Parts: sequence; structure tokens; C-alpha cells
Amino acid sequence: MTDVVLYREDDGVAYLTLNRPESLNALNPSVFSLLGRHMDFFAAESTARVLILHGKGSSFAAGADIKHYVDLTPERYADFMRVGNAIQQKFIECPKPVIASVHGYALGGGLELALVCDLIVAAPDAQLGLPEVKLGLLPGGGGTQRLARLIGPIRAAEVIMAARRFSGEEAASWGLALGVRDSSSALEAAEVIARRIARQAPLPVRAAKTLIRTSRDTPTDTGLAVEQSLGAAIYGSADAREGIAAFVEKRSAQFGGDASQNGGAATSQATSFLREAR
Ligand code: CO8
Repeated sequence: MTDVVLYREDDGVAYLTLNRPESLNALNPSVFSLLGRHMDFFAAESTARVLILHGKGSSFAAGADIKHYVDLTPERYADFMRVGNAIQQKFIECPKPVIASVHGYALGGGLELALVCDLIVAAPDAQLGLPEVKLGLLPGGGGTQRLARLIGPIRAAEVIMAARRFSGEEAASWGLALGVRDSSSALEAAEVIARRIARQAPLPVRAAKTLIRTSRDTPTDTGLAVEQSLGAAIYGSADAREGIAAFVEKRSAQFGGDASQNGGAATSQATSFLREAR
């Protein structure tokens, strides 16, 4: 039997592929379980520096598997939400950046999965939305909170209460997603960004992920203080020596990216501190 989520790595970039194209990559417990396992591996064991989440076939993901909902008790429904939210937390807490490459449909839990990624790249004709009210349900993967913060409560109200789908082009114009130029696919555009991120020094990339993620909920003074102290710690890292030397010597930098070098511990501490400060 084929795995419902695939994982592979290529040249510093990891790919997590939702692989139920026959049901537009609808999310079920098996998908959550494999997503969790692969995210654990990518976060803690893999040397890949960035991950792209995308969907096989015509869509990113059309939401939770509605067929799985038919005869759940409210308790089992709540369990499904809990598991889904725990998987989303792995994306948020992963120290390395994750890019969602969205094409076709990204609805319900599919869009909510994209919303916990650090960047979203969307094909102009992608169809995004939170249509749960059409099913008599409420979004359960953070949609009311994260979408409202990203696009504003008025737009989010229309999207959620009127179950209004929006295009990738609109998502880009609202600042929710990065658009796709030329005739590239969303995946090709995501790969260009991923390879670029993979070439940078990993330690400041990790620190930036945490600082950007927590910026909305952290008092400005706290965020600025952490940015300064982390910046100083990272300045002491071997990668900072290498990056500066490479500039002066007019050559490309070769970053080791060892998270245990100077600055690595500070980055981990700052991550915990920022989480607790919120
Ligand atoms: N669940 C199960 N199967 C699905 C789903 C889904 N969400 N979406 C599509 N499919 C299946 C269809 O049943 C169909 O399979 P089959 O032919 O065997 O019946 C196949 O995929 C292709 O779909 P369609 O024939 O419907 O294709 P269309 O192009 O006509 O329509 C749509 C595409 C518009 C995407 C349509 O399929 C649709 O409306 N799907 C449902 C979308 C939806 O309501 N999503 C929200 C679900 S609720 C949710 O996501 C809650 C999230 C909670 C997350 C918790 C933690 C993260």
C-alpha cells in the first residue's frame, strides 16, 4: 500500500508530499500520523535546512476527510482536532523553516495546515477557503485565529461566515501568500525560495523564524531585546566568521550550519524565552 504522506530530500531541501490525490489529499488520522513522524525526523535528525509541504495531484489539500466524519462521536471528533492541532504545533516548533506550496484546492484543514507554515507560495488560480460552516461545522485547526490575524477580521469574517473561497492571486494581494511569477508552478517557485534559504547560514535563519513567528504576540521591547542579544550570540558563531570573511575575500560563504556552535544554545534559549513571554 502506498504511504499517504511521502518524504524525500534533495540537496538540502526536504519535501513532504500529501499523497491521497484521489480524495484531493483529504486529511485523516493516517495522514496526521505520518506528517508527525516525518516532521519529527526533519526537525531533529535531518541535515536538510528547509522543508516544502505540498500535495500530489490536482490539489494541496481539500480539508479534513469528510467521509471520516460521518459517524464520529463528539469525543472522537475532539480527539481528531487535538491530534491535528498537535501536528500543526510540530510545524510551528520546528526550528527550521517550512514552506507551503499551494495549488488547486487548499480548504478547511488544508488551508489551516498551510497557515502554520512560515511561508506560503500560492498558484494564482489556487482556491483557498474555510468552508466548514457549509458542513454545519466550525474551523478546528486555528482558522478563526490565524487567518483573522493574517488577513484581518473583516476579510476573515467573509471567508469564514460566508464560506467564500479566494484565489491564490487574492491571497498574494492580501499579503497571505507569495505569488508565482512567469509560468512557474507553485512548487517550482517554492523550490527557488527553498534553495535560497538553504544557502544561508542556518543559525540566523532559525533565530529569524522564531523572532518573526512570535513578533505579533511579543511586546516590542521584549522582541527587540531578544533580537539584540541573539544577534550578539550569533555574531560569535563560526558561520558568522565565515560569512564576513567570505564577503571580504570576495568568495561564496561555505556555512557549516552546526547548531551546536556558538550562538546555537542562545538560539534555543531565546526560542523558549519568547514562547514563555507570550
Ligand atoms: N474529504 C473527503 N473526500 C474529499 C474531500 C474531503 N474534504 N474533498 C474532496 N474529496 C473527494 C471527493 O469525494 C471525490 O472523491 P469520490 O469521487 O470518490 O467521491 C474526489 O475527492 C474529488 O472531489 P470532487 O469530485 O468533489 O471534485 P470537484 O472538483 O467537483 O470539487 C471540491 C472539489 C470543491 C474541493 C469539493 O470536493 C469539496 O467541496 N470538498 C470538500 C471541501 C471541504 O468542505 N473541506 C473542509 C472539510 S472540514 C475541515 O477541513 C476541518 C478541518 C479540521 C482540521 C483539524 C486540524 C488541523
